[in-house]
Order: sequence, then C-alpha cells, then structure tokens
Amino acid sequence: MPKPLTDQEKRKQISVRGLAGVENVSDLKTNFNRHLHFTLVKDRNVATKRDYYFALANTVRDHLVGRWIRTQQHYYEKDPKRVYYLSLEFYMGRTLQNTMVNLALENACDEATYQLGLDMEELQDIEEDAGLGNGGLGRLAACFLDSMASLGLAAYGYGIRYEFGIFNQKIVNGWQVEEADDWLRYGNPWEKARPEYMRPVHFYGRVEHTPEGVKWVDTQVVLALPYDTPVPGYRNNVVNTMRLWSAKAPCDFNLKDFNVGGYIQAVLDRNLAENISRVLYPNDNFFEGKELRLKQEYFVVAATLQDIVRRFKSSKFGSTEVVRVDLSTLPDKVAIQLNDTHPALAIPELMRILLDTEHQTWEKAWDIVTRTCAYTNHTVLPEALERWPIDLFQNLLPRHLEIIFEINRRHLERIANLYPGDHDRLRRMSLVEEGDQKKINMAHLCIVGSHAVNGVARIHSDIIKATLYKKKLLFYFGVRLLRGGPPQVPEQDQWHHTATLAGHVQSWTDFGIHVLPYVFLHFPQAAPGYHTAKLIIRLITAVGDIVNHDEVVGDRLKVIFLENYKVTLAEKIIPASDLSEQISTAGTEASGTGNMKFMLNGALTIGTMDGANVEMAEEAGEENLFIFGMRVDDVDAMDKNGYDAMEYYNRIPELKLAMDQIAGGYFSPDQHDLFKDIVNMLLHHDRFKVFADYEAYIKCQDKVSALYKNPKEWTKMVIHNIAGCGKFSSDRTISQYAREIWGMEPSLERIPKWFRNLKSPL
Ligand code: D6G
Repeated sequence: MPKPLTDQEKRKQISVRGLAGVENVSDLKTNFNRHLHFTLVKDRNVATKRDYYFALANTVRDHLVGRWIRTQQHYYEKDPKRVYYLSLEFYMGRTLQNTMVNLALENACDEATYQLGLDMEELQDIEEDAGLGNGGLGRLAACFLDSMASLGLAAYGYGIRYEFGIFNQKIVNGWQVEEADDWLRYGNPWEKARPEYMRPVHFYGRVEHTPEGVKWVDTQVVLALPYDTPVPGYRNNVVNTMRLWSAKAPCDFNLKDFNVGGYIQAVLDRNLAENISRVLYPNDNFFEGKELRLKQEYFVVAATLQDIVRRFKSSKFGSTEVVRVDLSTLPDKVAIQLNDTHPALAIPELMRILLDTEHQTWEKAWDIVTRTCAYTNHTVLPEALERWPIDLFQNLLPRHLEIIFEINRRHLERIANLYPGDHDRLRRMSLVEEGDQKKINMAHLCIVGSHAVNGVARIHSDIIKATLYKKKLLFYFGVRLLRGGPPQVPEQDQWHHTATLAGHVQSWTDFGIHVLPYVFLHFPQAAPGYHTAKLIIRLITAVGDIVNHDEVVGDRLKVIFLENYKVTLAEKIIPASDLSEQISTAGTEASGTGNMKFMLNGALTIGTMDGANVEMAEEAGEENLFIFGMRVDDVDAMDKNGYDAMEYYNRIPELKLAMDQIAGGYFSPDQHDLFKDIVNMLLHHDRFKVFADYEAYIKCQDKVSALYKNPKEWTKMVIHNIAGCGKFSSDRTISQYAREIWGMEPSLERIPKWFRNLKSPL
C-alpha cells in the first residue's frame, strides 16, 4: 500500500501552480460560490446537489476557456496541417474528472469542495454520461480526441449532437427494457452553441446539367447548428474542439403550408427536419438501412466539409493573413479520417464541392479527395457493412449518386485495363452491387476514395487484405485509459481487486461477493430490435436466478448481471476485475478495446487468438495469457470442411446436459420452451461455431482456477501484462496515424513555447 500523504504533503501538492496562473483552493472556492450565485442563481439554503455539481463544473470549465481560445488562435496564426476525425459516434462518458486530471486540478478541487462541506465524488456522480456511442468504435473516437490533444495535434472531432444517446438499459423481470437517454435534460455545462457557424444542408431535389455547370436544385434545407466541446490535452495547455451538429429547421420550413394558412402545421412539422439529430441508432456492428440514418450521415458530412473549407480558406487572426482562393493545396493542410464507412459521403461530397462549386476538373478533384481522405475499417462481419439501396440514394442525394456512378465507372475501367477479361473481379470490386435491389457498397467507396486504409488490429488487417483489396493497409488500435491520466497500476502486494469490486457490486445487487471464489459478471446490451440478443440476456438472468439460489452451489459461485453498462460503469468494473473473458471465435472480433483496458488495469485474460488478443499475447508473452481455441486458419478450415455442432453435443456429456437443461426449461420453469430458439441456433445454425471451442475453453478455465490459488504466480503474470501493455496506448496509435497517414509530427512537449509566448487574447 502506498503511504498516505501527510497533510503538509497534501497542501504542497495542492498549491502546485497551474500552468496558466496560480491555482489555489481559495480561488476555487470563490469561483464556485460565484457560479452558484450568478450562474445557477442559488444560495446555499436552496441549492441542490445538482446545483453544486454545475457550480463545480463551471468552475473547472473556466480553467479551459483561456487555453481553448489560445490554442485555436495559435492554429489560425501558425496554420498547421489539421486533422478532422469524422465519426457518427463519440462515446465521451463524463467530462468533469477527465478535465480536472488533465488540468492538474483534481487535488485542489477536492480540497475546495471538502472545505465547502461537500463531497466531490458525490458531485461527480451527478454528471450524465455523454453516451453518444454504442461501444468500441465510439469510445475509440473519444480516446483518439484525447490523444490528439495530448500530442499537440491541431485536431477536430466532428459528429452529431444526438439529443438522445445510447438508451438506458433496465432489467425488468429478467428482460432488457430500454429507456430514453435524456442526457441534456438539465443542460450540458461543457458545450458552447455556436449559432454564428450555422450551415445549410440540402436534401432531395434534382440535378440540372447546364452549360454553366451542374446544379442541384429544388432541395429541402435543414440547418446544422454547431455545439463546441473543449478537448483538453494531458497537462500541455492544448485545448482542441469537438464540434457536434444539431439539426434546426429554417424559419421558412414548409413555406408552402404557411401560404395556404397551415401555420400551426408548418411549425409542428419543423420537428421532421429536427429529428435528424434526435437519436443515436443503437446498433453496434449492424446495418439497419433506414433513410433517417442516411440523412444523419450526410448531415454531419455536409456541415463539416463546409466548415473545413471555410477554415482552410481563411485565417482570422495573426499577422500573416492567409486567404486561399482554391482548394488545390487542401491535402497539404487537411487530413480527413473516416471512422468506419458512416461518414463515407465525405468522398462524394468533397468531389461535389470541387466539381460544382470550385469548378475543378474531375482528375484534379479526385486527386485532392484521395490525398485528403483516409478510412478506418472496424469490422468484416457482413451484417455490419453499409450497403445503401440506390433508390434511396437517388431520392435523397441525386447528385451524389451521379458522382458515385462516375467514380465507379473510372474505377472499373482501371481494373478492366489491369485484369482484362476478369469479369468476376469487376463484379467483386464494383461500388455498385447488382441483385434484386442495386446497392452502393460504402466500404468499397471508402477504399477507392482514400489514400490509406487501416483496421483496428493486426489480425484484422490481414483478414481485410485477404478479403478486400488495397494498396496500403495499416492496422493499429489503441485505447486511452477511461479515466485519463497515468495508468492505474494495482497495488502489487494486494494481488487481486475483488474487495474493491465487491464494494461496487454489493451496492448494485443483493449479494455480498467479496468472500466468494467465483463471481461471473455479465454486462451485455442488445440492440432494441435484436431478438436473439435479448433472449441471451434473458438466459443470463435466468441462469443467475437458479444458480444464485441453489443450495448445492451455495456461496461457491454467483452469476451477476450488471445493467446499463456505460463508460462510467466500465471505469468501476475494469480496475476491479481479476479475469477478462475475450472469447470471440477467431476472425470475428476486429480488435476489442475492453481487452486492453483490463490488461492495463491488472486483470488477466482468458481469450482466443482474435483481435488485439493476438498482440497482447505477443507483448506480454503468450504464457502470461490464458489462450485457448481455434486460430483463424482452423476456423477457415472448418468453414471448408463443415462444422457439425451435433457432433460436439453428442460427444460431450456436460455440454449435452447444459443444452438439454436450457432447452427443457430447467432455467425457465414457468415457460419451458423459452430458450429453445437459442439452443436451436447453437445446434443448427451457429455461424460462430462456439461448440468447436467449448472443450478448450473449459480446460483453460481449469488452468485459470488452479493458478488463481497461487497468488505469487498470478501476480507475476499480472506484472508481465501491465509491463507489456504500452503498445495499446492510444497515444502510440495516434502518433502512428499522424506519421504514417496524416503526414504530421506529434509532440509530447509539455508546455509548448507558443503557449508561453502568446499574448492573452482576453
Ligand atoms: C471553439 C473555440 C473558440 C473558437 C471557435 C471557432 O469554439 O475559441 O473561436 O471554436 O473556431 P473555428 O471554427 O473558427 O476554428
């Protein structure tokens, strides 16, 4: 255990001077009270805990403002290359603690709130998670913003300000029930609306080819209103911007109806336009194909590109006023990173701007687009790949469809020249998929329209190379600790974290678990329309109901469902777990991100050779992970030779017993056939072939149990894991993206000279 700090040492730490001025507890208290009075309009007699949270958030936010303005001012002065991270998801979680950590204000705030008679942790718990993501893809975007700021890159996150983020999950009678995530209900102290940067976004209409050029006319306009959130780097004074767009109907929306006297209806219909930013689609690794989603994708892309072009063309501040008249040097100054295919329309949209507004030739425009854009692939699962029906496209974005057809014509012409007569190749590589319903393959569009394609783990890279095609493939990943700041190394004389976890779990469940040998924690979430996933959740709760009350099992094993997994809950579970299960069938999980976080926080991994597990084993030594099961080659061979689940079922008695119990109602006494669909799926159409790994998994779990009884050996493995996890820092990942994809030089310089030399803009 580290020695607790003496009061004197604590004070010394607290009075460390902030980089931009003297920070002390008494200033913080004064500012806190000032915000309570002037911003919240409350006094201590009537203030609620939420008021105190807002007062603290505003106090901390004040420390960002000067740094934020100066950083942006610096970018205008120095005109560095900027990187734009376009993503339909930014899973940020909470902001207060991250900001305090990055600004080195945590101890001082803790002391200030303590002196005010408040408990800072209690106030932190009031903050809503910004749940603008489903999982790994969105959390990666959030980690990347953090790292880009920490590495001093002139970077921007661009996305949608969903009014409702990922749903709140409730378990009712064992079933998942979704509740709306009304995260903005009490206001968001971290965002700043920027109506002065509002942009029009066009939909529908038709295309006119005139002698003066191409015109997209008779469109419907929706306005994109930006909200800026500061993204502070780790103790380097850099504050970048995440700009999220919110949809606003223009004042003349449904003007026609106004004229015929339908004023009330016209005002009510404004909702139709504003629905674009209403809600995040709660699908992870699944393509739903709804028109509203396509609208969201175009909305963020169209608004963002206008902003990028505006910023590229003008420099507001500084002595050297840069006003660029054309976009020919865009790739030298702008890198656009597409987080999956969701913002893929950036490619035809930038083409449209260059061709129709900037009047560039096709060749010139295409050169600019492909040198500016790069694409990150997140999955090869077919059900996740975006393939938009052409009819939908034609109606919503007619000019973009024309441009995509022309991109495809030229692309296929090139392939035909390279591989004469290879018609099958043309079919495979086309951006347009033939069939009953013609579709645009968005992954193909991204690959053709980018200068670099990367995936999220090395194995995933190899798989994509084998299944897709590209000149350049880089495959890397990375996470930033959810809490921000330096890694939390577990106390090594206390070789597992059960006690900490037990405290958390006990407050959420009926069980005290700290003395139990085995506690399985499950925290899955199902997309609201995904029947099988919901049934699997029901099965987990049903197994828990039986096992947790079984007299023979007694206190030897508990199965616990933790509802509403979010960034904030992950921050509690991950540092407190002993064993992390990463057991996807090899070749199906692109990377995973939880796996690295568990590793970094001192949990050991039981896992297959899939996603980032492969490199975790490489870094920590395979002997320091519990690796089991088929490799990708084995799975491929099984695909060729056939997989017969019944063979395993008939051969392995305990597997048969488990299946029979599930199918026969042992876990669902009130409805015997409740889980028969799951068993049918496992026995007859399981594309993940999980029975093939079953025996290896059970054997490996026995190994885990044996080793867990040997604290010394277990701790040794933990240390190897923590010592080997450096590669998985998103700082490392972003440095590599910067050098190899964006042509930028990251810098960990803690106090950039420019910051000290700048005159205050205030
Ligand atoms: C952020 C920070 C603020 C800056 C604004 C606009 O809200 O200081 O003025 O962004 O920046 P640009 O969009 O002009 O870069």
